[in-house]
Amino acid sequence: MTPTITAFERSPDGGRGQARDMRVRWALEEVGQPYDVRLLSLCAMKQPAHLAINPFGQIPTYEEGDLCLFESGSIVLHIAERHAGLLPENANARARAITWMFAALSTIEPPILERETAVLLERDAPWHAERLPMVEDRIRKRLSELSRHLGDADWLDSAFSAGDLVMVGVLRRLNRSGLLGEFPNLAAYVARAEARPAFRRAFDAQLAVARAASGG
Ligand code: GTB
Repeated sequence: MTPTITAFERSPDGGRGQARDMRVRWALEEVGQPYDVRLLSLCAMKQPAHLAINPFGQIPTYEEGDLCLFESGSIVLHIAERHAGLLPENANARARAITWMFAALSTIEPPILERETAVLLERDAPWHAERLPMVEDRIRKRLSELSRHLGDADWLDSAFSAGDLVMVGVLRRLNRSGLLGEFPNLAAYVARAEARPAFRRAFDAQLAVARAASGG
């Protein structure tokens, strides 16, 4: 059965792979599973039909028969568990790959989201100039720990896994911050993942939506 995911009708980033449906598209591309996309306006996301699938009124969601999922991490895990290619066969290696998914979402992403909030919503606050460097230092601390773990390896735990996919999805949120460039092995890690054909296909599909929406 072909799953249906939801995505922004008009993504604020112009389809540059920042909205979280990118992680889901990328996972589906990695495992070779075709999918349909239902595009939603911000208004449609808050209507009962979508709230019945995601109580928080957000994208992405995933529908497959009578299964409806939300939360990009949970969706990627579901895809990785149902198809070969994103989780190792060995039970311990599999558990470690899932641990990296959680590390990405629970340890690395929160300070990155704090920075986005500071930059997008708190710029005019009198304390913004003092707060931003503190938030960025919290990100640096996590990046430096991650960088030390990665060392000169290609991926977080030997072969590419769903853990890398989610981690790179999170790190890419720093694209315009300059912070990733302070850690050359992490910048190279993200570039290595972005060079994967499945990433390119997912990125191009998201970009095509934005181009169609803007009439170009
Ligand atoms: N924890 C949830 C998950 O991982 O699935 C978070 C989902 C989420 O934040 N969804 C956002 C959303 O639906 C889109 S991805 N927002 C609309 C709303 O809440 O009303 C976050 C996002 C959006 C846009 C950019 N961008 O343009 O750069 C980046 C990230």
